[in-house]
Amino acid sequence: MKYKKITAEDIAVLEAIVGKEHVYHDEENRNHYGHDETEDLKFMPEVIVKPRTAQEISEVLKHCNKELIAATPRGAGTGLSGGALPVFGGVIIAMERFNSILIIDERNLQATVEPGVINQVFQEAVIVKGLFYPPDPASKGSCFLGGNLAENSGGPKAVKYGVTKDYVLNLEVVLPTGEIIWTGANVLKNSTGYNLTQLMIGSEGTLGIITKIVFRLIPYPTQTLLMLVPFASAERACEAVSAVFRAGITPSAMEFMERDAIDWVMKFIEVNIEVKESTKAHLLVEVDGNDAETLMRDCERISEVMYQFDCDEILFAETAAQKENLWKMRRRVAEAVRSHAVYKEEDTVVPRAELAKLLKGVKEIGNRYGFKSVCYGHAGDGNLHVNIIKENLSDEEWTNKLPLGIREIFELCVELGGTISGEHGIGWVQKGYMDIPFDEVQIKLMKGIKTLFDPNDILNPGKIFN
Ligand code: 2HG
Ligand code: ZN
Repeated sequence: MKYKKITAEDIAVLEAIVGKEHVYHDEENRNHYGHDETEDLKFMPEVIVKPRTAQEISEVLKHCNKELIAATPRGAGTGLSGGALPVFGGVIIAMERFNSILIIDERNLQATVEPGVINQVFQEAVIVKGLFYPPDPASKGSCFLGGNLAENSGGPKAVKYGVTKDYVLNLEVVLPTGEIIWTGANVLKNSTGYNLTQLMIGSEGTLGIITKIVFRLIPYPTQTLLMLVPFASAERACEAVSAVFRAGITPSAMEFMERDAIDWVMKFIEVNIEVKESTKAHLLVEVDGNDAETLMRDCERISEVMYQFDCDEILFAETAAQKENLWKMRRRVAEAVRSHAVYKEEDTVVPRAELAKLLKGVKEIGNRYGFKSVCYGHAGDGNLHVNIIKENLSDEEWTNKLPLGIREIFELCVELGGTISGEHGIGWVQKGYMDIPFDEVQIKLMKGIKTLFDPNDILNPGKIFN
C-alpha cells in the first residue's frame, strides 16, 4: 500500500479542522512523536495534530481515508512494541487534549473518562471516593488510559483484579471511515450482539480511535501487607508461585525478579536492601483487604508455602515507607535494565504452573545462542518479561541470530500453553512472530475484521500483521 505524502493543502485542511495552533510539523515535534518506549525504534511522522473532540477526529480520519494518508493514534508514547509509531509516516493523532474525567458515578460505581487521562490520575481521583480502578501498569504515572485499552495493559494487581478489559463497559469510538459509535452499554452484564467493546480492547489503535471510556469501579481495599521473599534458586521461586494459589490464597500481587534485576535497580535508584550472596531471585507478594487479622493470617499461610520451596528469610514490609520502597524498586526495573544495557524485551506468558519450565527454557536457549537475559515480571499471571541483554553479542548476531532465539522462546511459550505477549502487545516489533501462536485461518479472520473496520488500511497501518 502506497500512502500519499502530506501536502500543504492537507495541512490547511487539518488546520481548518483542529485549529492552526494544534497542528505541528516542526523537526522537534516530529522527532518527539517519532518514538515511544520501545527500545531502538524511530519512525518520523510528517505532521502531528492534537484534536479535542470526536467530531474533529472524525473529520481528520475522513480526510485521511479519502486521500489515503496514514493516520496513527498516540497516547502517552509509553508503549513497548512500537504500537504508536507512524511506520508509514503520515499524520499522528495525539490524544493528549482528551484529558478530562467526565463523570464519577458513585451510585453505580462507574466512571466516564477521556482516553488522554493518565492512569494514576484516574486511580487517585476515585480512591478519594473510596473507589478502586485496579489496572496498574508499571508506567501508571505517565501512561494514558486510552493506551491501556489499546494494549489491554496489565500490571502487578492483575493477578487478583484482572486487566484493563475487565473494567470496560462501553466505548465511544471514531471509525477509520469517520463514523462515531458507542460499542456497548453502561451495564455490568451485556449479551446483546457481538461484543464490539471487547473487540476494541487490545486492537492497538488499528480498528478505531477511542474518545470516551466507561469504566466499572470496585470498592477500595483499605489495607495491604507486602513481603519480599528471597530464594537461592530462581526456578524454586517460580515453582512456589502456583503453590500459593493452590493453598487457597489469591495475593493482590505476585511479582518475580531475578538477581540482576534487583541489583541493577538498587544501583539505578540508589535504594538498598540486604540481599544475601546466595540469593538468585525474589518474589514480591502483596495481600490486600479490609481486615488486618485476615491479612496477617494470609501472610502466615503464604510464608509456610514459601518455606516449603526453600525460601530464605522473608522481609515483611509493614510501614508505608517500606512498602513504597519495595514497589519503587519493582516498578523501576525496566528503566534500570534500559540504563544498564542494550536489550530486547519479550513479554512471554504461560499458564502460571509452567513458569519454572519457561524460565529454565529461556536460560537454556540463551546458552545455545550466547545471550544473557534478565527475567522479571508478573509471576502470578505467568507473565515473564525476558529482557535479552546484548552484552558481547555482535551487531550481526543481534540483528540476524537473536530473532531465531526469540522464535524458540516463543515456540516454548506456545508449547507450554501460553502465547507471545501478555500485556505489551504485538505492534510493530512482534508481528514477525504471529505465525507461532496462530495459523492462517486465525490470521485471515483477524485481517478480515481489520478490513471491515478500515477498508483502506489507513488507521495505524503496518501493525500486528505482516
Ligand atoms: C513491567 O512490568 C513493565 O515492569 C515493563 O511491563 C516491562 O519494559 C519491560 O520489560
Ligand atoms: Zn509488566
